Amino acid sequence: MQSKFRLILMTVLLAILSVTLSPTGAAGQTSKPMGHGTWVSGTLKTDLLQSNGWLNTTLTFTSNDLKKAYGTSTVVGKDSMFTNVTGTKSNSTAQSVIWFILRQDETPLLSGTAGQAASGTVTGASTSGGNSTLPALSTSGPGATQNGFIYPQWTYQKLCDIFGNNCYYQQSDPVNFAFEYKPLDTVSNYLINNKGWYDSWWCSNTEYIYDFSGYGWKTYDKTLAKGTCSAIWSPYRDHVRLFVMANGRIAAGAHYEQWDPLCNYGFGCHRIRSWEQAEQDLGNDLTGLYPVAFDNYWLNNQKDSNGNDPQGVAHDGYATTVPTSVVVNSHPTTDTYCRSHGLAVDSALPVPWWPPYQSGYEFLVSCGSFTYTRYLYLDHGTHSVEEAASGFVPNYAWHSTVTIYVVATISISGDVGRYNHLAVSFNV
Ligand SMILES: [Ca+2]
Repeated sequence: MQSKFRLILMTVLLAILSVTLSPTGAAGQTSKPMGHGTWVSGTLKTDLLQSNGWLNTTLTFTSNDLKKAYGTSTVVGKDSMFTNVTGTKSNSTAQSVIWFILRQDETPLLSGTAGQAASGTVTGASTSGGNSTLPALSTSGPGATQNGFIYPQWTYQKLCDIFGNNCYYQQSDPVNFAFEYKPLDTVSNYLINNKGWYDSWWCSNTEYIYDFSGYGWKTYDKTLAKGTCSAIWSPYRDHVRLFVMANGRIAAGAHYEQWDPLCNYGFGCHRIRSWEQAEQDLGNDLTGLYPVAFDNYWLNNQKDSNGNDPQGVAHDGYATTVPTSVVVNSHPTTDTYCRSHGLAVDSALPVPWWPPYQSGYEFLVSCGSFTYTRYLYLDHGTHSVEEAASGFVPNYAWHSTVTIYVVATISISGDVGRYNHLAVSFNV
């Protein structure tokens, strides 16, 4: 009887002890998600050590708010970067900061209206009409989303408690570039071999995303830069971190930055000068590989430059993307009239497709040759497109080439009229 009582007492004591050691419950995967992060204010201590060309940074964040919310008062993050500055020195500074932070078992909850993408551009048409901004999102659903977004909104930096048990993610950069299922190696090899980019793992802080399509919190798969890391005679560069999601989409944070050798009391740092410039530069360098949709996908992650953002640099809230693209090149052969041009995605193109009979199919009314690009965000699976002009084969015909940019490029050509459509199916 006595030993049984002792056993119960031991169990109770152990339970109390475990609660005391881990006041927010068990760490890691066993604890239930608390929520979606919170704002905390605290003191950020920055320890810098320059040695053998490496700049080692230790961030120590101490916060009563963090303790109140999660039971942890101090978290630490470490990073290193090869700046090639000679000499050994160290320094320590402290400042007050307000951070948006999530614990490792929490997920970002997005705000605002979800998942809209601009679609379609026309070039070279002698007459335009129709609706070139038809839906870009798949009617069958674009796969995994969070509040309707197919990409994460932000990148994060990671800090953990002194035991390394509870880790936290602090919101950092907007996700402003993304790829629809493109192989990362194809993208990075193209940029490295043809466009002057390099693998910048040695000159890049570690960042993370929350991948709601399967991986959860994960770090980047590749970081690329164009321009020197820390040369004072050439201090500007583009820098991008690329994160492959479990469903094959790639989210990326790109920025244009300047190496400032004087900041951090002469230890140096990268100052972000523009988000949009990096989108533009990276997009321009990729146009030889895939069609690029500039500022095409709304991610509601805008920043303003009026000082209430620590980085102080504006972002418009739209990501530049490399989507699934359908490019239609068409010109009249025997036709002499202006015609309606229709495109159907994942359905047959009805006849007649033009207004007032139908809506959602006519993308252009043109009397002469044109190039039309439709940007699509499609779920994995088989899809189809069907294209035609409203003339007649053979006496009022147009000739079209429809090219689909998925991973490989698919292209078909033929004469088109209202009863003679070009149809192609493809997998993404
Ligand atoms: Ca943008």
